[in-house]
Amino acid sequence: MSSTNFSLEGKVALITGASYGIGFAIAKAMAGAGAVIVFNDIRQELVDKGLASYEAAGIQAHGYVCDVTDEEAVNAFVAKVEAEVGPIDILVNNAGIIKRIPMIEMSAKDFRQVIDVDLNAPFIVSKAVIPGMIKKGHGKIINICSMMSEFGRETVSAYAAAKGGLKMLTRNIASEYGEYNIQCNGIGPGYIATPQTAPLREKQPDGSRHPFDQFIVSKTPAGRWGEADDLGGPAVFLASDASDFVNGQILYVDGGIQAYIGRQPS
Ligand code: NAP
Ligand code: GCO
Repeated sequence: MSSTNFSLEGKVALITGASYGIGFAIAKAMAGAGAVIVFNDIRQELVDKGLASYEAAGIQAHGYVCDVTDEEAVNAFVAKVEAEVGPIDILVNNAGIIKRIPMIEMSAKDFRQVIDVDLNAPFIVSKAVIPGMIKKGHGKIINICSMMSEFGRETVSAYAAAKGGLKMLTRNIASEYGEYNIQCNGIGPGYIATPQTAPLREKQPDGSRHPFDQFIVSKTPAGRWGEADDLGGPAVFLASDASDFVNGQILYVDGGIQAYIGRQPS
């Protein structure tokens, strides 16, 4: 166990919801470090699209259809992966949704759906994977948290509640399974340019930038949105032996937005 071993050679990494976006970028980085990539999506056509994207990137990934909120389906999915690919060494709970609705206008059904995907699912998938990690004597779980694990903002009550809960689930898994040499940490991306945030970057009818886009750029010292690839290195670090004594931490990859008061208006 060396603190400078960043290799993932021969490790099986399951990244949920990784046909595109942040999950796909993390999977690419892990493949670059030697990992065997397994991912899932809700529909076969999305899994097929994902497989084609991985192939175009020179990665022979294993893709499966699975809704991460369905415990029975997840247990069958994990058993299938363990039989067809091998025991899972690394789990990235990446799959997630957001619904931007003012809380008093949000239905309980919508609130519950966000909690289901963003918080219940990481519980379900981690619960399915941990026994195999205990048997192997090691494991890495990385939960994709958010700045909304720390902050609120208008219209994202369900998402913030879920991501705040995911931060504490991360700490609890770290506490409960650390003795089995399982490390559970979170990655807290800042604002990343993916389909999930596309509505916040849409050009305005007059061709100007979305006000929220301008707001985020003014609040980020790097003066830009993050790219999904910005998360690859931190994910490889948390998945590797180099982080064996890092446990229960949330690693924020936010370009410094949480440290900065914001650019003064010119
Ligand atoms: P995205 O582009 O919307 O991708 C989300 C992925 O999750 C999609 O592949 C989606 O599949 C999958 N998914 C959703 N529900 C699922 C379910 N029930 N079962 C299986 N897969 C499911 O989002 P992203 O921006 O890449 O975000 C990925 C993660 O990072 C999320 O947890 C998000 O909360 C978090 N995050 C994002 C940002 C950001 O600024 N983008 C910042 C912080 C944290 P479908 O295409 O089939 O729906
Ligand atoms: C939003 C955004 C954010 C990002 C991310 C920030 O509407 O505020 O979608 O929630 O997705 O979670 O870290």
